[in-house]
Amino acid sequence: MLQIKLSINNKAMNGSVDFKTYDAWRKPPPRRLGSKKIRCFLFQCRDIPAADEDGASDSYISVWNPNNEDLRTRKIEDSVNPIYYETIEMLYDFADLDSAPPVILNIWDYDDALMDSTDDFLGRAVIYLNDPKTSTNIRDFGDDEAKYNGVPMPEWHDIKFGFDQSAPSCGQVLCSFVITRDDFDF
Ligand SMILES: [Ca+2]
Ligand SMILES: [Ca+2]
Repeated sequence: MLQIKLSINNKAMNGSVDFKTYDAWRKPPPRRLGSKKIRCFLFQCRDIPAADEDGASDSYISVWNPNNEDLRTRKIEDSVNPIYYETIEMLYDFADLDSAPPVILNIWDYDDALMDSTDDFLGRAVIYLNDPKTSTNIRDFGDDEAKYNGVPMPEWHDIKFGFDQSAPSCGQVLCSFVITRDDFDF
């Protein structure tokens, strides 16, 4: 975010300007949210719904992100216990873990467009980064390379069909996260 303030002053009449005497310049700019990068380690799901007649699903995980990018794993065919072992990276703005919006993993069953026009929604995991159950950066020592290139031990998170967190789960997803500054290259 770049903030620019412009003002015009008649130097001959008023002399040079001390901008600090103007209120607008005395006030600090609004605190910007921290732009972060989140690397999602998506290991596997278990016991997800079977959305196809063969009793399984061709599932993939798509990660909601503020930039509306299509961030998804490849699909694993014919399984209700799919193994992905993929990482997905995204930019996320938040000041600290307590106020961070949750990471939302949507799980879909891929369907061939010729047979069945749209993919079936299987459920979503809503994962709060400040939840002690959520596995994020574990190492707090060494340089950035050492800190951010580790793989935090993953944890299972419930998949629910809606946003009602008291509803029974329809499977679980095994995942962990690394949070870095936005310009870090893994
Ligand atoms: Ca289907
Ligand atoms: Ca399918």
